[in-house]
Amino acid sequence: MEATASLLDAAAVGDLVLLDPLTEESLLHALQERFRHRDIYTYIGNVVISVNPYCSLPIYTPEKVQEYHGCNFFAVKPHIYAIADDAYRSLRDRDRDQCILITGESGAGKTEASKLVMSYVAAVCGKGEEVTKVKEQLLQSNPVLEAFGNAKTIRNDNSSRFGKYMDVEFDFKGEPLGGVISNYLLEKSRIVRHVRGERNFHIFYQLLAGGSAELLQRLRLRQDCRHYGYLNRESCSLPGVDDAANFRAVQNAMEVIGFSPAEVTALLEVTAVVLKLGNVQLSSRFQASGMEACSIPEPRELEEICQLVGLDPGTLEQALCSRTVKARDEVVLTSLSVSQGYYGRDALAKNIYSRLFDWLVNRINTSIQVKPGKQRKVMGVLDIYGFEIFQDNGFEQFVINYCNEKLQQIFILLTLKEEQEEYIREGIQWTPVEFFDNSIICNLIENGTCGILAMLDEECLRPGTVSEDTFLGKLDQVCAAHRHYESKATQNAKRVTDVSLPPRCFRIHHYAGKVTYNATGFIEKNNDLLFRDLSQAMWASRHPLLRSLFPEGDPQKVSLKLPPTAGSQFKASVATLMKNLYSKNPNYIRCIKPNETKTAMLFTPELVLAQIRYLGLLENVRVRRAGYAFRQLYGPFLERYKMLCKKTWPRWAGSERTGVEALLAELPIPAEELAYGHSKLFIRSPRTLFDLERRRQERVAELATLIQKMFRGWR
Ligand code: AOV
Ligand code: MG
Repeated sequence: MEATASLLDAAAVGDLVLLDPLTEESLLHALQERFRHRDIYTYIGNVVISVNPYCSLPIYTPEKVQEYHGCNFFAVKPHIYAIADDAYRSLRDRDRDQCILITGESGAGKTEASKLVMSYVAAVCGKGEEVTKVKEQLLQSNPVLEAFGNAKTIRNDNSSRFGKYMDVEFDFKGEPLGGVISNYLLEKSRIVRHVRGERNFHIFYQLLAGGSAELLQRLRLRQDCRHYGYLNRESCSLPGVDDAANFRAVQNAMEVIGFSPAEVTALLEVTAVVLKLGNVQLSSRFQASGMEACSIPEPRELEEICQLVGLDPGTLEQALCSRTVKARDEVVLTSLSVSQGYYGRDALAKNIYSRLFDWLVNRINTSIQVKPGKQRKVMGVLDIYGFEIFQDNGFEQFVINYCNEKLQQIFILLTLKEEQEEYIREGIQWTPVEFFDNSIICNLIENGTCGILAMLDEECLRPGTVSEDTFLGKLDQVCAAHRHYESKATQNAKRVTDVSLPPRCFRIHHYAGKVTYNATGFIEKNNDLLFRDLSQAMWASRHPLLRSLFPEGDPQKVSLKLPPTAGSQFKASVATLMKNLYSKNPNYIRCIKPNETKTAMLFTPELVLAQIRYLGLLENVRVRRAGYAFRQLYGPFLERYKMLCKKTWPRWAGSERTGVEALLAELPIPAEELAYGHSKLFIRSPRTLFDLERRRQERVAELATLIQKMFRGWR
């Protein structure tokens, strides 16, 4: 009997701050019990923990939206709608720009969470024809970007392969004006290669399954996806996914956003070109000189590509099979080997696709952007690719995991570090809570001169022969002593024998686990070079969209400067993102993946425990529990609540702090609820604040009646 009661208790703890006793086990137990009762959301103060149910739950109905609209955060069951509502109201009423940071590993539910937040805000933020149109456009950007930027991976059937940050902009009334989307490094290597059991980007399968016979004919595509070298030959369709229906949804979404039929056609034409490039076969032939050269024995696919995008087949063939080399004043055409030819072909396909994706984001932005000059408040929603560990991890995983490392850092900085530092600064009594600060790992990766990215860049720019081996050698030289870095050399030095590394690999101990990276491909992917002949050939196309994607192909614009590397571009855009996020009031949704098999309502304790640990949830509860939920400078606080006390109303003659003290002494608030810092008042529980607000509202109403009476008296 007792056991049942304690289980029910655990399930009833909606805010882990109230958990007693507080241990790793009790925290895990509470989440598990709540999950068993289908309560997938739990709070730590104003942080929402969301455990992926892997099945649809009846908790996102319009009635639920109404239930949470304008709710008191602590009076209703924990829900993602509650945090969305809180963030929206604080943007509208307190004029603070907000950001919603959604974190968690691959498949934990970030993208679903971001859609829930967006749809909730859309449901509650204003009416009217114009506003509805804006909302529709903002929401419909999702299916389009997911079609082009998501794919099935081993970990998630709808895995985001790009990072996305969306600012939704509101006017002073809280009605949406529009938005801006920023995208971060698409995993373009997927275009030409993916491992068994995964797929290429959804759009290809959607187009082939859902495109009308007329459209496919126009695009010179065959319906059978097994015909295409770049697509998975084993399994094209996904259980439970209707690619054809999704294609219609994408077409509809583009129409809502405002794409013209001509733009849609152009977009699909370029998409078809990518697919067809993968079928251009090269073979070797011997030239008269006896040298090996590459050629295209079966020109049909090449010719169709050229028909689609207004290219001369001879130009494209030459660009695919040879290279112009400038030697002093002479220009020489040298033939490529077959493997160089394939390399160039694949680089072209990847480049076309990733540039097309950038174009797509820009095109959507053109429709949703707000005219300059308008006063606006902003809510940013961040949904990136989650932390991932595969059998084989390459440059892409390195970049993805680096981005996750940075986000974890924001969380640590804002909820653990800064919070504690503020107490010390303000002279509040405080027992420090220990936590792991991952800035040491961020530094290992991004440090200006001796971080892994900087050394990779150095290798890429160094003349002479560079290879993954020279890169690894350099890493060993500089990082050998780093606690979070491991390689064959460091293992040998430390005589580690239990976990050996495969050749050409290095390992990073990330906040969320150890990941072994295969350095093969790092240099090439970081360089991201495209043979000039190929960009010139694309620029020569009569297809305006394709041509616009390759401005550097214009022979008039010969630039001697090397473009920035993929790694340094990514680092810079992540830095800009971080700056943007720091300037806003953060709201956290921390997603947890409860099992590895995508099974409905299955909770694997060990797996969840690992996430509880690396997400730092226990420390989060500790800091929160020992801390104060609300703080405000004495001045504004006194201004807002002075009407609650005769001594301070209408004016207080002394200092702001003594005013606040006098005011609060009149109210029935337990002393332990309050702490007086050097410049700010701290309030422990949100309930006390709600109570103050309620009293204030009552008093405002009283005063209003009083004034009305006086007014009538005068007349
Ligand atoms: P992710 O965004 O965190 O992974 P998703 O949001 O794509 O993960 O979620 C993965 C899958 O879990 C979804 O396709 C749904 O089937 C299921 N799911 C997630 N949240 C819910 C929910 N609230 N209710 C029901 N099912 C859900 V990645 O993009 O791979 O990092 O990179
Ligand atoms: Mg996602």
